[in-house]
Amino acid sequence: MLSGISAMLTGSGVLAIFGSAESDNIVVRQVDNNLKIDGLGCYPLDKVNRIVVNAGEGDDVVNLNRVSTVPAYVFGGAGDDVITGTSANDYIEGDDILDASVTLPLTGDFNGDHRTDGLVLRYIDGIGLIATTVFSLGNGNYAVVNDVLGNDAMQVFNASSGPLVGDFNGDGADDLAFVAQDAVAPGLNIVVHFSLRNGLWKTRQQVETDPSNGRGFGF
Ligand SMILES: [Ca+2]
Ligand SMILES: [Ca+2]
Ligand SMILES: [Ca+2]
Ligand SMILES: [Ca+2]
Repeated sequence: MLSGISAMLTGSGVLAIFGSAESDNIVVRQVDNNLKIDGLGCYPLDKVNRIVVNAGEGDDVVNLNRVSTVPAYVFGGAGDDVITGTSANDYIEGDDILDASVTLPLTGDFNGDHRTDGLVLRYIDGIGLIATTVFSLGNGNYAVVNDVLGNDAMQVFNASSGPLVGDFNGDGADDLAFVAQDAVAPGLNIVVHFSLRNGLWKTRQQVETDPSNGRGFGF
């Protein structure tokens, strides 16, 4: 059977593994100085600070129990999944969670394909903000991808009047920004999560003490 899984290592050290809409077998092993994904290849251990798995639809098996030092965030997606975590601190969700009572729903085109997508943000104690992007496939179906925005993002999230959605770097995909009065310095605490178009986000934060410098959200 052909493997439908794919992986990418982002510049911020996230090893993201994506399952297909079918049943996938996702196995990661820590071998010497590498993380080896069965059927896909190796990634240097010192370049990875966390693993994010989105197994997607289907009855998936995710086995990370041969990983000892890298924490993982595993989202099983729909289906009857079997998930085994690493020896580090993991966060695991066995299904798609879109509970409206704990989410903040947003819309935008987060992959730049001109179809409106959904996004919900949830705060999980000790984990931070989980961003669940619901990509519209244009035929009534959708694909769900999760990422973790972290605790730093949460501090600004709490203090701000709400997330702003817009394409702040002009690459055609909508991004997220939070702006709050900085707690310490006289200025604005700005956090921008740039969409990587696949449900992952690249976070930049700055405290802006001189709004007149005109750098804006695309810094
Ligand atoms: Ca799957
Ligand atoms: Ca699944
Ligand atoms: Ca879209
Ligand atoms: Ca953008």
